[in-house]
Amino acid sequence: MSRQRIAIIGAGPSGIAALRAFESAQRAGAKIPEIVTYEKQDDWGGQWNYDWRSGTDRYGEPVHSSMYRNLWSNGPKEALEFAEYTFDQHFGRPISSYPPREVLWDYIDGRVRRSKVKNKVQFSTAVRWVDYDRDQDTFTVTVENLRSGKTTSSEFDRVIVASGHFSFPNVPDFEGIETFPGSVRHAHDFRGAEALDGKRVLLIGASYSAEDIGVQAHKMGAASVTMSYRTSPMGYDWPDGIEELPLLDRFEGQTVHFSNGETREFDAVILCTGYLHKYPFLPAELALQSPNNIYPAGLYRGVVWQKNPRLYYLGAQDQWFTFNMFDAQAWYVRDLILGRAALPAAEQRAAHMRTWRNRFQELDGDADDVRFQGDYIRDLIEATDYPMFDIDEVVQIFLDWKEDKVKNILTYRDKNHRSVMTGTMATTHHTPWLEELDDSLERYLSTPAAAAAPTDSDQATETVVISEEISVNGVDGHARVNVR
Ligand code: FAD
Ligand code: NA7
Repeated sequence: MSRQRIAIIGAGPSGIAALRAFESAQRAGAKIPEIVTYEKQDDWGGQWNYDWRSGTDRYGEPVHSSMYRNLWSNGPKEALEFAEYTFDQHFGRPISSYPPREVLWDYIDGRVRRSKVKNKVQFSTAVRWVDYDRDQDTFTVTVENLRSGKTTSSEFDRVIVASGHFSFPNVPDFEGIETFPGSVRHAHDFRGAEALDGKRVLLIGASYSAEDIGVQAHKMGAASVTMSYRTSPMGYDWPDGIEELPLLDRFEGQTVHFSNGETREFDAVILCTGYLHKYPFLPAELALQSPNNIYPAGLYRGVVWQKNPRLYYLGAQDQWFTFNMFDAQAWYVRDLILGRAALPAAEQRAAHMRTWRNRFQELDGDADDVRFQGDYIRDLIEATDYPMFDIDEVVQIFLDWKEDKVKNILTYRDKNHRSVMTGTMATTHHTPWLEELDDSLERYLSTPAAAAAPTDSDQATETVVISEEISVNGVDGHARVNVR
């Protein structure tokens, strides 16, 4: 039998997890299929690969990343840590629980930086179309090399879709919004809050984007921040200058009328109204259509396309857990492809999905959601050789995080959590999040002289030396950042 050919679409954290899963089997002596990964950006990392542009990229493609300057992790890093590549391995010392984007990109990259998996990625290559041939039971993947403009098609036995689902903005209409004279944009295009200094800002939406862009705007000196919710308010104890109001009724120029009868004037509007599952390279019968939720319909064990089990999705869920969930999914998909895990018949898969979907539909609140996603991950890991970790403890970390946010939405990022992988307690960052204006890796890993004195929560850690220079050394194929 000829060697199987696998296409992976996207080299964000999910696509990289798939590459890493196959690499780990290969290192253990397994024969792996031929793998080609297509990534439309010039580098990997997906959302974590920041682009200052908004709208279109240098090739005229829609910009993928929705991340902004000054984006710091919005959940504790201890909840996303890879079970087979820890923060301690990467950084060689404890760091804080909520690192900025560049630090997390470095961690994602570090796991595979020294391996050869990057050779399996064709960068600056956009997947344009995927066709399934029922007679041959193969897929034809057509791609465009964005540098040369050349279009080519290749045959594959299986396709893994890892293209993310927080890139195509959901842009609803609001009565009279066209009369608003200030700037109106979606969170996808937001790149930094500095320009909101002194401005009265309206954010529409009541989830992570509204929350984080709201506090960013506050941090950067917005005159006021108003968040408008459709279903329910986030309900945090907002500081003076931030408020939540029910959904707006209409715009009249700069004035906005809310459904509770109140009105406000604004200078800038940001739609924090979420994203669409959109796969423009897939025909309808292969494309996932779902709201943003933690158990999308149509995916057996959250990854196998029920209507064509040679097509897989990674990272298609709404995400509490992230990197380690993508790993669990990737390891399971790898094992299906390698024939190590058996794929049940269609009816059994349907029954399995029904059971999980029924439970999903009964979930009541965030704590339930996190436990559900934890159980989902456990179920996948139990079917693979991915290192099991204390998922219940990670659930507890999420619950503590939620509590920290309820106590103070402006300081939760200054709290520390303990790694379930290594037992290492995070250190307090040298500068409180509210005062930190530099999100670079270099600044993050440095210890400015003024901040060198240890704080109470540093008890379990040692004080770190002042750093000007960062060097990267490989250790057993793992990168390590040394600070001198
Ligand atoms: P992505 O990261 O979106 O990567 C998908 C990749 O597919 C991209 O590289 C893209 O270029 C490529 N691609 C897409 N279409 C094509 C195509 N047609 N052809 C070729 N390549 C293609 N998670 C956390 O854990 N902590 C956080 O603090 C956090 N903050 C976030 C903030 C924002 C604003 C957003 C949007 C998300 C955040 N997330 C966070 C969640 C984030 O989605 C995941 O951490 C992670 O990036 C998902 O990985 P992925 O590989 O599934 O998708
Ligand atoms: P989410 O979490 O999908 O939330 C979308 C929000 O937008 C949610 O509060 C929705 O309200 C609201 N929404 C959607 N459509 C409308 C309309 N028409 N009117 C008013 N409000 C609307 O997206 P986010 O961008 O916040 O987060 C996505 C990821 O980015 C996440 O992983 C973060 O880490 C960063 P609802 O509650 O459904 O009524």
